[in-house]
Amino acid sequence: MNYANYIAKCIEIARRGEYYVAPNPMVGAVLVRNSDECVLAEGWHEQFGGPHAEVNCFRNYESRIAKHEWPAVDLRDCTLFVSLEPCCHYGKTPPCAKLIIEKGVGHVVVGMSDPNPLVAGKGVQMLREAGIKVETGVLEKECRELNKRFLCLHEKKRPYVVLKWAQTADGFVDKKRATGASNGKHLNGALPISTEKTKALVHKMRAENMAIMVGTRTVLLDNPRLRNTHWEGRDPIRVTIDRHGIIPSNARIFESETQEEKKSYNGIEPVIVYREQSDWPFILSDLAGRNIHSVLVEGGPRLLDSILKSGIWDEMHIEVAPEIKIGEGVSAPEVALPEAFESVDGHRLYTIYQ
Ligand code: AOF
Ligand code: ZN
Repeated sequence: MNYANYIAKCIEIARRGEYYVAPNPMVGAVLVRNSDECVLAEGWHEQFGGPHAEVNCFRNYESRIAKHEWPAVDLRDCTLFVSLEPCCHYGKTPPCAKLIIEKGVGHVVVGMSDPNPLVAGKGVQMLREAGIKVETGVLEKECRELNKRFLCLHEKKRPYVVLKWAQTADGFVDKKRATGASNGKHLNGALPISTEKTKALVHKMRAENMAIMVGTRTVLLDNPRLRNTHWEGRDPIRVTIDRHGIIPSNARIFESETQEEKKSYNGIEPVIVYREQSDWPFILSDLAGRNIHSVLVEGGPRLLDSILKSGIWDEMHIEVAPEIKIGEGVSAPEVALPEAFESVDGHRLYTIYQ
């Protein structure tokens, strides 16, 4: 049996939960009969708070048996592939390791161990103690890449940090504008740089990351809503810094629309404002304490510069519009752009990893 093929399948189906499971990891499970490698069922973690991948896999298997699609199979002669170590704790759902033991599965192959201190090796141990043959570390690198945000939270005790901005061909993110408070009115005066398609890709990033952060000046000048309206999934949690208490209470980041709030992260405050002495390490550890596994920083350049200086970030996305030149304005952060880029609507999309 080619273990890597089945773990690759687990990773593929895990991604179906991408926009719905955070701050949980994406996980996929596949149940295979050893004798003929017949794939009996698949399952993935579909939604935060919902059943885990293994539970959905057994449910699918059982419903196929009920529909007489399969004869009942002796699960001792089957292998359960799962991209993440089965859990052994009572969280929002009961332990998967216990379920696997109860179902009588003979063999389990795991992609990577779960860094969550509630699990961390104890899930595999529980399976082995019950006499199940367990192998781990199959496509570990790919499994880690799949859940880099979840891993960052548990291993580094801070969210995964993604920086993003769009700039003109001559290196500006905006024209110069007055810094007077907008009093909650949408000034709408920002220099448009992104195209329809690249804007949708920005909203994809808002769906991939649990929180979005901008500086005070961006809130005052642009009065943005910071929602996800152009991609599937939920709205990010809005985060800003207001050291001098000058953001008006009617700023649009505070807008709460019941319908939309439902799309957000249940149980986590939808808007977080840091005051006074909150430096970047403090903000990151506070976000981690709220179980926020990733933050997308969308500007402005002052905030981005200070984060770049701190060195605590993970990836950077820069959009360059070759057709826009403005001669003077607000400078983009200075970074050396790599040679490779993706071209969308004639714009250049650069990605830099720390
Ligand atoms: C698995 N299979 O599909 C997932 C796992 O609150 P709960 O019960 O949903 O537990 C969440 C934790 O369970 C999460 O932090 C991670 O350690 C693990 N996720 N485990 O066996 C799954 N999603
Ligand atoms: Zn579980």
